[in-house]
Amino acid sequence: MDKIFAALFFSLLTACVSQNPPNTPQITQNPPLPANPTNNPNFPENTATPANYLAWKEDFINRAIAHNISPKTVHQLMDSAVEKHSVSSSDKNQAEFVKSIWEYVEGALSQARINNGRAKLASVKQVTASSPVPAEIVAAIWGIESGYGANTGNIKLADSLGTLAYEGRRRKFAEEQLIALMQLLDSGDLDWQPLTGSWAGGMGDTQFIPATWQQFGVDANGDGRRNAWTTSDALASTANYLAKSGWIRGVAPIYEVQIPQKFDYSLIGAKKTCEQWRQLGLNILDTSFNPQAEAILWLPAGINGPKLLQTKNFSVIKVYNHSDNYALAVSLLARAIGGGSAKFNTDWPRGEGKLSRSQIAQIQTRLTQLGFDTKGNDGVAGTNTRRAFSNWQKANGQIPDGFMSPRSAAPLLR
Ligand SMILES: [Ca+2]
Repeated sequence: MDKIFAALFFSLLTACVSQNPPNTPQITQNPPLPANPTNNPNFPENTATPANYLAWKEDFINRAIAHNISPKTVHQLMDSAVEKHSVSSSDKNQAEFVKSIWEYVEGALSQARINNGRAKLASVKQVTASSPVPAEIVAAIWGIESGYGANTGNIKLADSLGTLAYEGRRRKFAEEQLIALMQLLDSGDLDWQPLTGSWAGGMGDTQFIPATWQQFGVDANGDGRRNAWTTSDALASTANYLAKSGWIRGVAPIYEVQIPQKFDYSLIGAKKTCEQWRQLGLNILDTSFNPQAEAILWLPAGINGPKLLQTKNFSVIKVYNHSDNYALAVSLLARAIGGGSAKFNTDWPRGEGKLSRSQIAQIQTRLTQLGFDTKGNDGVAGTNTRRAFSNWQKANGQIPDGFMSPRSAAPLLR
């Protein structure tokens, strides 16, 4: 999983089975940046720029041994490690056009994936029975991360993480993953086979990166080892990770709503309890909603698309992958696996068109010039950009839904 990492890669959007950032390599993970702390905060970072890959590797091997990893493990893992150019290029790959949220979500919810998840749900329930996290959510993550174990990634983790470390931009992150991986090998939790995964270091059925596995992995099959390639261990660990991240029992990650004719659109993005939203006129289409649950009104594709309430559990899903698109895909797939609809009541505004990264960067620059600070112009429409755009919409007579499209942002692209 990417578990994590969030930001760097923007896009995420990817898809599934590969959801990788932009356009995904063969793996299944998206690499944003690690959201959770690693277990090796004290691993000494070498900030010097290595002369080449072999220079980095030799230096890293020495630092790992000095960090009390057994020399045998360090050498067994790293001696044969090679630089993988495909890893670097995947890391840098940035799609020209950012996928729309519906392209991402629908790409993640193929009928085959829904059917497969339904068929596997009973087995997931056996593993997650005592967890506050619904089996449907765990099954959905399993489906998206690895196609239910069919595609756990085929890059040697020493190669992928070593390349990321050498390349430098994510050196600290990648080196900490390698250290965690070696500690898990030293402890006997992990086997030496397969030790392959995604280019971002995702391992096994639910694609945990090593440091997250070290922190949240559990032994579910009782063999005394926490093995990310053991399906029951992986599923139980996913449930554990979400539970430890604050999952609220009995609350769905999203509820679809209808907005009344007369509505104060400045409430988009506000957080209230479901009951308060109901009193403000929202019709919550899922009748089983928890009235006390707090939720944010979210219009992921603007006023002409589905209107949703995002609960705390939506943000919990994002510990896995810091992407609204990802969390929405998991939420909807889980609902479908549980027997519900894979589609929202209100369809997506498919005619809106798409913005390229360079157009988004242009919009960001313009907004900031106009006094609506986007905190940078990286071509990624994140929270700050959506907020700035929303404020610009408000000041310019548009409904402030924060949804940037060629239509809504046209005045900023001239
Ligand atoms: Ca086990």
